Amino acid sequence: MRGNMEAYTGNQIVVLEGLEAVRKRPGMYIGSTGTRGLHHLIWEILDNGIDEHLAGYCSRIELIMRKDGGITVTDHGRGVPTDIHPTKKIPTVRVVYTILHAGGKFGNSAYKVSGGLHGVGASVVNALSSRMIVEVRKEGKIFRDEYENGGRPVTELEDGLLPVVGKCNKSDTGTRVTFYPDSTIFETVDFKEETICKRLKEVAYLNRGLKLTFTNEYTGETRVFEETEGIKSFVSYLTREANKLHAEPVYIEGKSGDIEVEVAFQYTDNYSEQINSYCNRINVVDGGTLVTGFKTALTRVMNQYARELGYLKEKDENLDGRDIRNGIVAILSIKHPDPQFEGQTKTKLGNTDAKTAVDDVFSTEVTRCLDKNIETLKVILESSMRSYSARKAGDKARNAVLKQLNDVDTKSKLASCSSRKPEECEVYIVEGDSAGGTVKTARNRKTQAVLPLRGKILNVEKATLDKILVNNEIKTMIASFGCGIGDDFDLSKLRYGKIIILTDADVDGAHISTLLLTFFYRFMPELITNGRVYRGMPPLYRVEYEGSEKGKKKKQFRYLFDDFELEKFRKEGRKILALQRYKGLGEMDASQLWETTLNPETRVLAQVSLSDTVEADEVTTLLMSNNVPPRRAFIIEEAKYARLDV
Ligand code: 1YM
Repeated sequence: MRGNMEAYTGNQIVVLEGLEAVRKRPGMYIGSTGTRGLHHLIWEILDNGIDEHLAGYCSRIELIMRKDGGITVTDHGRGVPTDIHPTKKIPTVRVVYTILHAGGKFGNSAYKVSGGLHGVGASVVNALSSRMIVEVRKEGKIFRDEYENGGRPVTELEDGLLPVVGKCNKSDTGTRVTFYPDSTIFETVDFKEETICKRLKEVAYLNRGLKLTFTNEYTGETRVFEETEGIKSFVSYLTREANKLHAEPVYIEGKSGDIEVEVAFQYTDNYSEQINSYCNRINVVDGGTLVTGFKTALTRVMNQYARELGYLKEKDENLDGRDIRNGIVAILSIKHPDPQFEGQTKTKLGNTDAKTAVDDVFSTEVTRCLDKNIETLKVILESSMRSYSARKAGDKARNAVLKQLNDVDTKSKLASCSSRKPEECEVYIVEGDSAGGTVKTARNRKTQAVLPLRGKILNVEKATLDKILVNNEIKTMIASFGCGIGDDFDLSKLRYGKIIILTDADVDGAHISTLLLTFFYRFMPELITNGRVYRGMPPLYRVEYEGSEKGKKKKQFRYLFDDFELEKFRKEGRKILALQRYKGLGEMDASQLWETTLNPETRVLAQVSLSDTVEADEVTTLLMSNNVPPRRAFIIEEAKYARLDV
């Protein structure tokens, strides 16, 4: 036993160093210490339960948002192994929860959730928690392990094993994890029911046959998420506000080799395509081989049909993939035994066999399905033909506009910067002429350009390309960026390293910001995926308070960015001498604006990312629908979210 104890002590030091690294740089492991990072803790634990479902051992997971601030996740799978780990000489549970990256290495289930930020493991959650309790039910016994202060075990082992704290039925197996996020690490430790439930809903859609229960102990309410029709219902959900061209989503499934493929799609009357893809339930934001396989197969099959049914004559050229996908909302979900995630953010699938598998399954099955659904087939082909004609008209308009772009009088609107080095240049897109004027005075003329926008920009979701391209605000943006749009887009020609959206911190500002993002997302998505778009974060308050310097009282001031920070400041108990609330950018003078919003040393910027395509597309479906109440609710929520998560 002594030998074991020594090994144990030795290991513990290494372990704590590992977890300490997580505490020092939490952002590297969970993205941020804002509300998004906070919720990431839940996804990590939940993923382990979902893995157990994917491996075929678990059909129920329960989540509780506890009154004491903790989160409890319970699954009914096999239970994490409790035996002594062969090399670490401590219970395997403790290895999983205290050694960095242990989770992924041990698992031998066929379809592990791993990629992006997922699967970095339960130990990361432990490292960022002030307390964590793990209970495993296995072989009729209940084992328990507890940790404090970022993963320090407090449970004494008995002969190297975890203590048994109770008995249960032999058939009653599973894992229960309760954790309390460390409030000294996170900016906020308030979990949001809506954020959690949105994820649970997505998980339910992607895992047919898994029942998820959410309980909020504050309200006493319980919600159940179970989608017996899986991704087919997911598509119905995403198109709930849209005008649908056929009644039911088309659903297809099949297997090619050891890769399982599932596709559901629905055509709407929107002028855009939305394809959300998942590999092993991970949202592959940048698509990759599985999406290519889907697009290739869809284009080929539809062109064949178009010829067979006489939509295309022999001499006609093939329909373009873009025309065929116009208005489509699709979910693509595959299970792959060895996914390779590529790209800087590991959000693109690289396996070439995934392309072949999707092409294979999709073309065979969709033909089988559409042969029996001629009505649906006809609507799709008619939509493709309409899009084809509209695109030809749009191409003409676009070419005309692109030709004229050089003549667009950007001078009157754009205040350009003197430097010609894109990497040091920034353009501020500012709401309103008056704020634009102040920004022009306050900025660094060498590197900061200003583009004031008058009024609201066009809602690109509801307009055809020829309409979009005659809109003045949009023309000015395209001309000033210099990198073209759509298929002609060329990031290397972009004149600015950073595009910074600067709007007031109110509902209108958030709306304008969303319209701009929608435009970028639809016509220059590379701007967003390459992290070139930012939101400026002007402060909401300037507070003057009584501070002290060298023991003497001294009037000082500070900028606060939102109500959350104001509340925190008030709790610090300093004497507030004056509090100014900025209603808009226009209320700041040039020097205040420079200090808070323009000066790269002191300003706060939030990079706009596309970490979640469902969310991104929700922005467009919700905001752009004509349904007013959800629109307002969403804008405010979005603005708050962005602010908290810098
Ligand atoms: C609420 C969180 O972690 N469930 C869970 C985790 C594991 C297993 C079962 C499991 C996996 C395997 C074998 C395997 C994990 N085990 C490990 C490790 N729920 C939760 N349920 N037996 C049980 O993958 O082979 C890591 S996670 F490494 F110990 F096997």
